[in-house]
Amino acid sequence: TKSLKETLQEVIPAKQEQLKKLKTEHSQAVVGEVKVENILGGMRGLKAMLWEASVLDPNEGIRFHGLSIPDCQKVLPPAPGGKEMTAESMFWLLLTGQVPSPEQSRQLSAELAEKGELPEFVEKLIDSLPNTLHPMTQLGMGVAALNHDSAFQAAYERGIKKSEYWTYTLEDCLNLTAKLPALAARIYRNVYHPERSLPALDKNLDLVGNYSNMLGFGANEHLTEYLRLYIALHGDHEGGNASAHTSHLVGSTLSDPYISYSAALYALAGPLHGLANQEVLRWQMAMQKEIGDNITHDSIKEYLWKTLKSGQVVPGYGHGVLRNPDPRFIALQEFCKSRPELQSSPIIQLVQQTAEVAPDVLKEHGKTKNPYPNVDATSGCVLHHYGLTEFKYYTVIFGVSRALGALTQLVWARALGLPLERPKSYSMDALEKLIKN
Ligand code: NMX
Ligand code: MLT
Repeated sequence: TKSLKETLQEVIPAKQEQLKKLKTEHSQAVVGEVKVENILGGMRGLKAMLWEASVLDPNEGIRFHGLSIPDCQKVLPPAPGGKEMTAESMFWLLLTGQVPSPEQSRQLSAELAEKGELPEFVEKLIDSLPNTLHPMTQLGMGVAALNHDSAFQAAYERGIKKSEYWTYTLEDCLNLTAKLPALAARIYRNVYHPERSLPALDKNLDLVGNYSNMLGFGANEHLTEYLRLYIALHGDHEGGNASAHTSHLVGSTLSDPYISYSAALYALAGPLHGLANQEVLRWQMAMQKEIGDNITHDSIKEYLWKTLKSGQVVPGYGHGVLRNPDPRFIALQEFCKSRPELQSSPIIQLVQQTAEVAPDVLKEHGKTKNPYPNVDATSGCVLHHYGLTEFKYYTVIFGVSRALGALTQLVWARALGLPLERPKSYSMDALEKLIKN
């Protein structure tokens, strides 16, 4: 059985060749135009980044190396005894473009569990933080501090050839992925359950099995399975989203994967991006409180209008690229539908009812280009139902997941020798001159 590194080593030459051909034969081909609206509108719609692992179609949603979410659910190996694809199998697919065998996926689980412990100084750093510091801030700090042991940074200092960059980057990316559960679980324990002791990593468990166990939910197989699905689904969303793009930008300066991904986490921590995760549940609970027992489509509609009229966005709705309901939202809803205990959960029912009403309200409101739910509209409510009720923690789980895609691309960026990212900017005066010319 080939290891992840061996598999990657085999696929790299063909990709390098593909890039070379694109550069030599198509460098001057035009694939789009730059309008002033792109410059003023957060670069929305601008085709300007290379990203290997996934491509987002505005109508169909995400495909990972061409595989849709239902395809992935069919072919990616689950954990022993489970049904949902593992984080490892998604990571393997994202990185190599190939579906791992169950044995390869298990081998990767064993490798990650082996590397999963935190250095003592990082444990001490996290333990020294006040429990009032947002869990995302803590996660970013812990990830950045792990760069103390960066293989890439040490090798770069020693002086290595460009063709060797990717192997050290891969080493860092595997180490970081492996350590994220222990780091994220430690933050959860410290902030919410300081009386608990943290279980040691179980070398027989997959990454998310260990994460769930360290969070204190190891006995809850339903939640562990949900976390596997959640983490695999949130792994990658092409390159332009704010967190992935940040990691790519910082990584392009040859900052090591730890500090590159730490920067990405702080992009994820914004309410228009990953923090919508926590905002949705906070907002749905406030709605539940205000409406009381008599929840109807009309009462939800009224609450939606109240949110919009107060100038706030409806969290969990809209998207920078998608123009249809997010297939990740659909996959999580399907998970809910397959479990009777979730179907009878009031908060899950409320999320479902809101999704029935909100698109029409947002269309009538007339601002958002996409009135449909995104993944954040539903992701938190299952966590809440199963007892992981601390909203402020939710984006940390997203942060554990997004590493899969962002780190994958860092390996590819180094394997392909991608350059420093440095777009051209203009002042408004300079732009006006450009328009006149
Ligand atoms: N509720 C109210 N107004 C909205 C919403 C919404 N859910 N979505 C977009 N709009 C407004 C938006 O604020 C903008 O208004 P203005 O012209 O006054 O600035 C207008 O509609 C046009 O925005 P769009 O071009 O449709 O959206 P854009 O690409 O700029 O932003 C989001 C995308 C995701 C930031 C935006 O839809 C939003 O704020 N959604 C709510 C927060 C959210 O769910 N974020 C999570 C995204 C997914 N993720 O995991 O990262
Ligand atoms: C994501 O998963 O990153 C979000 O859906 C936001 C995006 O794609 O822009």
